[in-house]
Amino acid sequence: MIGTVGALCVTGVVAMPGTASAASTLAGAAAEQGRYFGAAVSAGQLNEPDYMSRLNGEFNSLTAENEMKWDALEPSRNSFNFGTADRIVDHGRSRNMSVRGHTLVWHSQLPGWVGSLGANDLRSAMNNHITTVMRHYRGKIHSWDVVNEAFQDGGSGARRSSPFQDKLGNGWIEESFRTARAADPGAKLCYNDYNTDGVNAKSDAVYTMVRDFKQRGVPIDCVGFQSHFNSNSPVPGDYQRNLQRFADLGVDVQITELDIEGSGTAQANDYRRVVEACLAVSRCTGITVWGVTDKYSWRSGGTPLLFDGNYNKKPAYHAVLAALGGSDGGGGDASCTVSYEQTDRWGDRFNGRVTVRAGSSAISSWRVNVTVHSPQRISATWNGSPTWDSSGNVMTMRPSGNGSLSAGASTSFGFTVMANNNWTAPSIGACSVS
Ligand code: G2I
Repeated sequence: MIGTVGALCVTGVVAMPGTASAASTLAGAAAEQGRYFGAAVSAGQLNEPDYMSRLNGEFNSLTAENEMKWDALEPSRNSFNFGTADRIVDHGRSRNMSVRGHTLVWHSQLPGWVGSLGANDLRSAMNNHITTVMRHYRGKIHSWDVVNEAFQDGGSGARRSSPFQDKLGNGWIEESFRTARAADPGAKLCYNDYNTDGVNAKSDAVYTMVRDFKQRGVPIDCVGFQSHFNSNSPVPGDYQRNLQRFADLGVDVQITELDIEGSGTAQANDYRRVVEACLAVSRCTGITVWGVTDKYSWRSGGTPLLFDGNYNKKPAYHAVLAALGGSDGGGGDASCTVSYEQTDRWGDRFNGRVTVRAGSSAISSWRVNVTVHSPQRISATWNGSPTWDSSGNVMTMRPSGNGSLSAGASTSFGFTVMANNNWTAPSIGACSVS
């Protein structure tokens, strides 16, 4: 209970007038359901203000998208680089976020030296990697993906070929989990995979392995269901049933890499189904989406996440928040979105226009950050009232005069950027209702 209250505080949940105590963020709403709500994070984005405000404002768990993989942490044998991953872990912990560790033993993003070892060396390198990484982060990781994607796609139910499988035989997965338990007894140990989200031959094979581990006392605490969905791989009809059958083996289940390609209402409905399935399974302890914004998604063309490239909340966001029992202002949400276009360009400068549009409720005012890239300078603005940060690069634009917009209505402001030979488009932050 204390943990829940702490999570609510750091995620900035406020009681909204007229909406009783419904939480207004993903993390806050999930916490009220006894779940976490996380995002995959890349170190490269930790300096981007709008990224950080969405990450810190909406999520209470994080996973490093690439920075804790074997190639990042141990690029050559027994030489470990923890600096970048530490920045992610430290950020999460400074915000009271829980951290998922991803991932210890995986055939991909595996440095070449591992694959060229003979069996005995490979076994000791595998155990050394698990032990060294887990000890480094001991006490700081909520759940580790100890083994990732060890099974083949398709109907065979077989293990995937990898240096571990090919040289060590079936026992390598069990050995990894035993080594992991010894290295950080406080971390939950997960097996994580994709295309195991519904009942099928691949998930059957994982199920059989987990059942065997539980029967024989091999340490395993959780199974991660990546849940990368698109039209070729839609949310399965038996998603909830599949989560439940694993939970019934006595492990937690986690949705670890959720993203769903699509847009609008269809995408929102799919996201809602995933959240509802997790909430219906008491051992489904949390959901992680595989990124914060469509802009940085590994499938950016598929716009699969909850915030668009300008950090606006998408319909999928509202569906998830509502499914978690939260609300950010009622059915019609007081929100606004932005879009940007370059309208003119000359030899030394260009003009940009930002259009601000109210969501499905009227708004009384708005605020948008425009960041230019040094040595660019904004030399003129119109139809707005700007203020500047100390660097001079970040302009906060508010309405000049009455800022109210009726539901769905829009207004635009403009500005001139002196390029100083840098023609990069400005970064447009999320629209805030204020
Ligand atoms: O493929 C989606 C995910 C499937 N499950 C395991 C996850 O770990 C995996 O994540 C993705 C990352 O989202 C990508 O960002 O894993 C990919 C690699 O398997 C990551 O892509 C790699 C690129 O392939 C590299 O070229 C790049 O250097 O990201 C690297 C770092 O940006």
